[in-house]
Amino acid sequence: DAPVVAIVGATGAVGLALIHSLEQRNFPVGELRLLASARSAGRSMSFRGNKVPVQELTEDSFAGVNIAFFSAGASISRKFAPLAVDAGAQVIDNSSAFRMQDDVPLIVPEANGKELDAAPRIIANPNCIAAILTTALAPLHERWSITRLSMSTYQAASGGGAEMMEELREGTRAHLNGEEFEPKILPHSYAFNIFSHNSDVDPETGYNGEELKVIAETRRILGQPVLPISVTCIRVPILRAHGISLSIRFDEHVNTASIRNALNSAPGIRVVDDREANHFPMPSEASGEQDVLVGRIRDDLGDPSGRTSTMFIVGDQLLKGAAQNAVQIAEALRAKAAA
Ligand code: A2P
Ligand code: 11C
Repeated sequence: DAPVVAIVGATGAVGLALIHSLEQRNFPVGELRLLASARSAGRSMSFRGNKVPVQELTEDSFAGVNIAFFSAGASISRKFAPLAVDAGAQVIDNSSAFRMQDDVPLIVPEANGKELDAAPRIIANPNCIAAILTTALAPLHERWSITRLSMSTYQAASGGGAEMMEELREGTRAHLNGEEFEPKILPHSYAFNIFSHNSDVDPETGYNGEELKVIAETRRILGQPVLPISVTCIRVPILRAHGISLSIRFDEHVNTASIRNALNSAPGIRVVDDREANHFPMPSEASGEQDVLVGRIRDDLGDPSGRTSTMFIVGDQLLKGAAQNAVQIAEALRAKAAA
């Protein structure tokens, strides 16, 4: 039977992408319950050609719900996810609230979907960089042993939600019109600029919160708790696709052709690696696309031992980086329940 599905944070950037992903992937939905703050109650949103009213999230919102997607921030998840579970729902949580909790699996279906066997009540959906990265790493991790990752990210506005996307649009418009623009949610002006990720910076180590999440979550998804990972996260003026410039060190020599072959036959990945045409992954082509784009695949000349490969990865932050991965988790749960 088609499940009753709730989306907490339905009016946000990821909420909207969840509605889209349920439609795009033809996920069976008996009833859709859209939940947001009191500010949005009374609005309606369209799903499969019908208008669905947005309701205020309350403690009683989950009666009869089978699957609840959460995307309204960690504090809402901490408060309401246990209530959804008590009401009988399985929760797929897009926030960071439960990601490092031992009894909550952190899942990217292509990389560690088999951890869903235990039919958990809460499943965590990873940070967008961790999700996009581990999708690309999955076929390599399966065949070879990875001993080190080193990367810089190019992160879009959508990672900061609908408000940050609007700030990019407004700031760019003002800049082009020669007008003053006071940033509202970012510490720096965003138009025609790049800057270090806006999460809090640890004064001791200099790492920001986003970088620490990428390290911890990537290790957890790959099942390599002490994998050395070096990462610098940068915000770029792009609306909704994150890029990652990545070097992967293996414990043996791995050639570029076999890496490309492994990527070519893996689910969720599209290799875009046309050297002749200088055509490689771009946010403009990854936006709205379900697959993660991978290209610029080559030997890393920085490692004379020949054990390091380098590549550029771009994925839609709202889809594979968030909503689509969550819907894929729901698909995997249904498949396991039916098996
Ligand atoms: P609302 O639009 O009513 O504020 P984004 O990440 O794009 O900023 O979206 C955040 C989502 O979380 C929105 O859907 C927002 O709803 C929702 N949200 C924020 N605060 C609350 C709250 N206190 N209760 C329920 N939903 C909330
Ligand atoms: C960004 N990745 O681009 C962040 C946003 O861990 O869910 C998502 C933070 C998270 O700003």
